[in-house]
Amino acid sequence: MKHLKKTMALLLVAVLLLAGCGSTPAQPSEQETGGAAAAEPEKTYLIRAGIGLNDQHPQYLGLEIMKEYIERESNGRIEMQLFHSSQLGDDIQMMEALQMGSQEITCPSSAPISSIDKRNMVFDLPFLFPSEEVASAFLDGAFGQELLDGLEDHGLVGLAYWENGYRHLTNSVREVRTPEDLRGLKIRTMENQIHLDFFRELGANPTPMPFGELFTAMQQGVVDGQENPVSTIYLQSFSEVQDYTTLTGHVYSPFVLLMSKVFWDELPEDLKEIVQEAAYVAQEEQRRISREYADEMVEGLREQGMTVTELTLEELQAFQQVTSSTIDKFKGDIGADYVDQVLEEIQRLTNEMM
Ligand code: KDG
Repeated sequence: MKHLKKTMALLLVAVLLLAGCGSTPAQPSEQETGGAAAAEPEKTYLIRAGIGLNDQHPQYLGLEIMKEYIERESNGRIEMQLFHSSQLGDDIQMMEALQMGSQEITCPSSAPISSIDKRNMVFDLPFLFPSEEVASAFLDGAFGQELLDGLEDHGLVGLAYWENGYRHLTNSVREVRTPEDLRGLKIRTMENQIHLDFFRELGANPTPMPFGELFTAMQQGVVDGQENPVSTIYLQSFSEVQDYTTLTGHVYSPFVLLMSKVFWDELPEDLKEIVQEAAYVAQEEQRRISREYADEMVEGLREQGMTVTELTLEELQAFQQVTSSTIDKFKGDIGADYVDQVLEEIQRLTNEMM
């Protein structure tokens, strides 16, 4: 039955994809024009936005805000269709679809984007941002913008940074308070070298995997655990297959809202402005909801039956110590000067804001 539902859902998506194409001129019939030569019909556009998370997640709520804004402000010249739960593919497949022009928007975590531009790996360095506010100030400043601009050469337009949040560890085997507790646990990571190295350093056995495969992998014991923000752990019902959450907050993960450059180049200037503005309007609300959920849902995880472990400062420092070599190890790969500049900027913002 479950299988049948999934097949039906996939068929529906395939039909929708076949029905839609990036831009579709609205064609009035001859009857409508009375057979006479009519004024040039206004061109209409279709944006298909796909994400890996489900329709309860703040990321999807952000897309709903964006859709509402775009459809209203464009007076119906743009229609936006939303797809969640990897219905259009995983993060890497959707980024490729954007590059080819067969999908218009996706919103991956920054981690898989490092396969396109290595500088994005700075976000994967453990314990980098001391607060969400500092992270936002960095992302919305010159450094963040430079990274978004760099994506244009790769067929992607970076519209804005939304928030995924601080990532925490879950597993189905035992409570984790120290790196030793992690020893031998099979942990799913995002598809990114730093995340793999980080968990190897901690003594775990990491496996990279797209988000869409994660729940089944945990259910079938292919992996023992994973790491994601609290809202994702709660809203994706990971408590059904995981017993323990440890609030490690080891990485702050931004979402990068991406648009296909093929599509962007076709859009008239006034519609480009509306899309860009919508990305910012939604960003503000999306971040607000994300932070609210991150706080509220810790208790929610307990209510779902999970053991939630808050680490003492000493316990947290033990994780930081084991992973402190990561920055040195990957500096060369990312660009040593660039990493230094980023660290300096984060320090500057921290002094200013905290
Ligand atoms: O919609 C975004 C997801 O596909 C993914 O990026 C979420 O953080 C994530 C993960 O763990 O893969």
